[in-house]
Amino acid sequence: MGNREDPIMKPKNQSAGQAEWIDVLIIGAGFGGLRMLQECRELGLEAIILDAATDLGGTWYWNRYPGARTDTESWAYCFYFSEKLNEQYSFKERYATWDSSLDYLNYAADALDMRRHMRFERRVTTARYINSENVWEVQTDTGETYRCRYLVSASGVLSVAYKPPFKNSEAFNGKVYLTANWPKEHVDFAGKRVAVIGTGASGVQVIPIIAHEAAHVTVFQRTPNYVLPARNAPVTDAQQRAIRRDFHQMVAQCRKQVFAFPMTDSKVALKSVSPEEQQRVLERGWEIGGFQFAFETFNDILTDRESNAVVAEFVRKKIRAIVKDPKTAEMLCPDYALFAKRPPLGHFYFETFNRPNVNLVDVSDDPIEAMTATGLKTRTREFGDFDAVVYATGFDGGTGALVKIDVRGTNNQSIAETWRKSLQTQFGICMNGFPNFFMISGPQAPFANTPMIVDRAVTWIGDCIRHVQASGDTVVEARAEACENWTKFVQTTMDMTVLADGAGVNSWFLGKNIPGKLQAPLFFFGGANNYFIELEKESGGGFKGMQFRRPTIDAAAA
Ligand code: N01
Repeated sequence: MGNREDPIMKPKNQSAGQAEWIDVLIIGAGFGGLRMLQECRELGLEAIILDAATDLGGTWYWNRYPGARTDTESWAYCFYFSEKLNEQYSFKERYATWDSSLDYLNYAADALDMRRHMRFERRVTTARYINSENVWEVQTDTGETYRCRYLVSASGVLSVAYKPPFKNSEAFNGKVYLTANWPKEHVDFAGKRVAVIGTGASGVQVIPIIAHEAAHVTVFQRTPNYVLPARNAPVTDAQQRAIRRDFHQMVAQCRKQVFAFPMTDSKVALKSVSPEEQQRVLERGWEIGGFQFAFETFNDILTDRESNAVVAEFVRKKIRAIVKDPKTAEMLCPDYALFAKRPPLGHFYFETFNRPNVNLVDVSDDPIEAMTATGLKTRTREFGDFDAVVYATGFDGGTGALVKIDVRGTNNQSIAETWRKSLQTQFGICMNGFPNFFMISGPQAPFANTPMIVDRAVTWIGDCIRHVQASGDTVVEARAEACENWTKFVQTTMDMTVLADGAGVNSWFLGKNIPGKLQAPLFFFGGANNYFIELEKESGGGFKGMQFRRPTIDAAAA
């Protein structure tokens, strides 16, 4: 049996004064990192978080563009392990702004006295597993070296911004902004002529706000999106009381919902009701707003193409009704399945195109090729006279952050190289060949309400580490066969939904938005609720997909 009092025997041969020893090293101070820190406390392990930013927040530290906010209801976008923590916090709006999300994370970190375990302005550059010592050696861009028993990546699903490599990108004389790396200082667009490239969730949020301020906004759209009305509103006192009272019900509800949202999936198939009833239910969903439109209306929107087509046409009719100029309205109407790309929630997005100071340019058949001193050039046209260009062009999602770090496993193989050939994980949490390494919201985990996915993944990691400690072994890694099975399940469940159509529309869920990236499902879309069941089956069944062992002593090191 392992020593339960002192589960981690610190390596004796570390070079004194060079590497700092820590039981668990966590990369990233967002929701995932903080939740993991809490779990380490419960495990009795010493942990630290390293982060490249100057402060905590993860996504909400970097994505501080005007209009940035969650699209999960704020009261369900939280830590679930402490009712008390949330009881003392007041959620302000249905969807929290970026600074409210940051405020919540700061509040939690202070209430739980977590800050002393965080070190900022350090980017992890390499992480190498040393077989003979069963440690991870981690280096930062500040020249520090750490050694740890467990390495946990909470480096984020969307933390590496993608900026298309247009020719002459340095030529533009005006200001350049990236939504995913927005300056801390206020950006004043008053009286300015602004170009916005990209109409995904970030573009959809930033465009209406800039349009309010700027003299003129030109939106460059490659693919239109099904933007669903968010219907944001302040949280009333009565709602706040209900949020506190119903905390446990909310948590239970999220765990049962396909995307871990605080809503109840419809049990009715669109096909099973009359066309009049379909329209009535969809109208009601549209008025409620948010993802309720997709999940509380009918249960076959994501799985039945004919039902999906009815809902897609419903949204197109709404776009045509909102946008006054018929040509612009048509440009804004998507022609693919709803959910083939991730639908954003909008805050008066389509209405923005009725403003006299906003125009839309379709670059789907006439791609942007180069920047110029005053603007940009597409293949056939030139657009100039801009004071600022805003790139809302997305992320190298899912795998991007870990690929940037030189992470090397048992045979010195790198994660980047491994994932260039094939992406295989166990639950998006661990991998074969990378022992004692865990990912929070890693690739092949569900893409859903992030704090809930994080919560369940961290609980599973904690149970796995408890299992290691109890077994007396010190090395744990996913079995290759378990990873193969999970990967097949990820693909099969994806193929059962319209999300598979994302291949034809650059969906970042499939890695299609990044030139040269492996094309594979980056997420499990078989239902967050089913994912939680799978996690519980694995931990309750004694972690059959994992192998537990003693370290391999290699001859050269012995
Ligand atoms: O990125 P995106 P995002 N020329 O990849 C366009 C989460 N999020 O940052 O669709 C012209 O969706 C690209 O065009 P196309 C959320 O999960 C959440 O907006 O590839 N255009 C697209 O329009 C979301 O899904 C929240 O044809 C180019 C846009 O840039 C994810 O982050 C808020 C181009 C990129 O859209 C990513 O959203 C914000 C080029 N060369 C984000 N290259 C909330 O919680 C790219 N584009 C509410």
